[in-house]
Amino acid sequence: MTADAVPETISGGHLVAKALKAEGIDVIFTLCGGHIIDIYDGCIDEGIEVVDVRHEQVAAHAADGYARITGKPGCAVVTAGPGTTDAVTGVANAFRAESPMLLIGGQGALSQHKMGSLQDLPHVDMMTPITKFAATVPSTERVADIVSMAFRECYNGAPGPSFLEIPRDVLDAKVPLDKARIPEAGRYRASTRQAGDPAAIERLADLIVHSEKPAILLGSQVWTCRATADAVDFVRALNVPAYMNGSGRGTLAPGDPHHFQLSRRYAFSEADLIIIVGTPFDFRMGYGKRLSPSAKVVQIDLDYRTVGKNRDIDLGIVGDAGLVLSAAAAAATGREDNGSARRKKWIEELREVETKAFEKRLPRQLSGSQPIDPYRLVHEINEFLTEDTIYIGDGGDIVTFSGQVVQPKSPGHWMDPGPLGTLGVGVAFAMAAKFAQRDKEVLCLFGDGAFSLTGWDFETMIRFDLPFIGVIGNNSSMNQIRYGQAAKYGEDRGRVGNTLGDVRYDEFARMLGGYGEEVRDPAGIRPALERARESGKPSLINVWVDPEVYAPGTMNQTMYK
Ligand SMILES: Cc1ncc(C[n+]2csc(CCOP(=O)(O)OP(=O)(O)O)c2C)c(N)n1
Ligand SMILES: [Mg+2]
Repeated sequence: MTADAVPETISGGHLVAKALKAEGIDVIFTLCGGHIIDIYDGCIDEGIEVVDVRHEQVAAHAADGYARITGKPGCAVVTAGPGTTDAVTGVANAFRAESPMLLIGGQGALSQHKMGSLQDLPHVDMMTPITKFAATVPSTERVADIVSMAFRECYNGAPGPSFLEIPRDVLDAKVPLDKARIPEAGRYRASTRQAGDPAAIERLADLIVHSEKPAILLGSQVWTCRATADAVDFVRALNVPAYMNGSGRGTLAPGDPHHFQLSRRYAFSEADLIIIVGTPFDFRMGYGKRLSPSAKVVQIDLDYRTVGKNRDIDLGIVGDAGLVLSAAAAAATGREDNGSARRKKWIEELREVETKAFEKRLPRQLSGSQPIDPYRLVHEINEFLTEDTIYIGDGGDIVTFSGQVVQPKSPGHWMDPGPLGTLGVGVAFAMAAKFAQRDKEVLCLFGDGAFSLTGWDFETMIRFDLPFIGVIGNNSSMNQIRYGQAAKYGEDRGRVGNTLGDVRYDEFARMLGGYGEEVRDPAGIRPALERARESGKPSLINVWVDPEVYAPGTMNQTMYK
């Protein structure tokens, strides 16, 4: 360098963009603020799309959704103070759903630390309990380094979110390029795939080979680990009936001889071996209390802390769902007799229970009554889904109905908030799905209450031309809560704080430039869905459903007992 040459410099925002690029991120979800604009400027140079939404909660949910669909981490960028507090719910949802995403929040300048600068708040303290890693970036030279560190932390054990705040002066300052540490793509993270203790794998093979009545539950980590093929091979080779939950839904296609759904309670009370893969013993599993006391219970999970939590187990394995299942299948197949033929009767028994449950419900699914039976609506949606439709559920009772009836046709095509039960994920997940996989069809079923929380981002779907099929199961109520109120306090006191207006969400869609129509006759559901599909626009089909019926899952919730 000659004496008067100026060294090349780079700003904090451009360093953020370089670190995002190294993770393969091609889109950030954001709502603007003066604290973060240098990141946008960096994104232009790195070819990262900046998607501006109408509420920071949506930005965070979209980053969560993007991570789930792509297998890459998602990223949301929000301003300091209210921008960051608005995003808290999205981060919390990702935390409970084990979704790897980075939230970057602005912060007042370090030079004004604790002086009362605009939008100053203790973000790191607020985010610490709901993230795997939360930190302040202390200097411009360290920006890319700490961003890559935050991503690494997202993948420690079961994945989850990280948070970074970047003070404005740190973000805006320029430093000599050669003083900044910029981790290189593919060179700062190890593989997180663990195959499990070989002795435990042998033990699992022993248990399967000798089991007459096994059942396996394929949870969300089966998708997180992209273990679909290994899980399918496992159940086929060993003839094990499979149940699926969360993002694990769709691992087996409906109609597959090992795909079971409605007989789960029966299977878990009659089985002699229950294998739980990648899902905790939380409220969705009755904290593990509903399993047959005489069954051997095996739990496989990415997170050591989850295995054996809330109930004792006979065998625990920490590892990647795909590697563990394929190793166990190989070990069992190596035995003289893997026992699969002996399980034929058990499979038939469960199929019978399954068929009976299905037939019992079928008349409700085909009901022609008006107002529309929610079972009919979710039945029509299930029939309408293709192998390339990503299904999203965002609501209370109406989504509980869909959980029993809607079966995604492909792996990774089911999205729900996860164990935080957050209403308002729908539009954000639809947005994420379209950015992650433009060629996929997206159908989102909303409760009217759920849609109202974040529905303004329908406008973002229009602005970015992201066609999707929105269906509102409209009962003018927060029905899932209403059920419990009526049950506990009586019908006459059951209408407090849960009544919504008769809102024409189809008109809302049209006002913003989308497609919309309302449906009152059940025979009109299918044609309306078809027209929404044909419109090629973001759409809302407002389906008036009967507010006086509740899903069995709602009525069985223990909190109402
Ligand atoms: C953000 C958030 N707020 C409140 C709740 C509590 N909650 C659970 S179900 C429900 C009712 C939802 O109403 P809607 O979406 O219209 O579905 P419906 O039960 O009427 O079918 C509410 C308020 C929640 N889960 N998430
Ligand atoms: Mg409702």
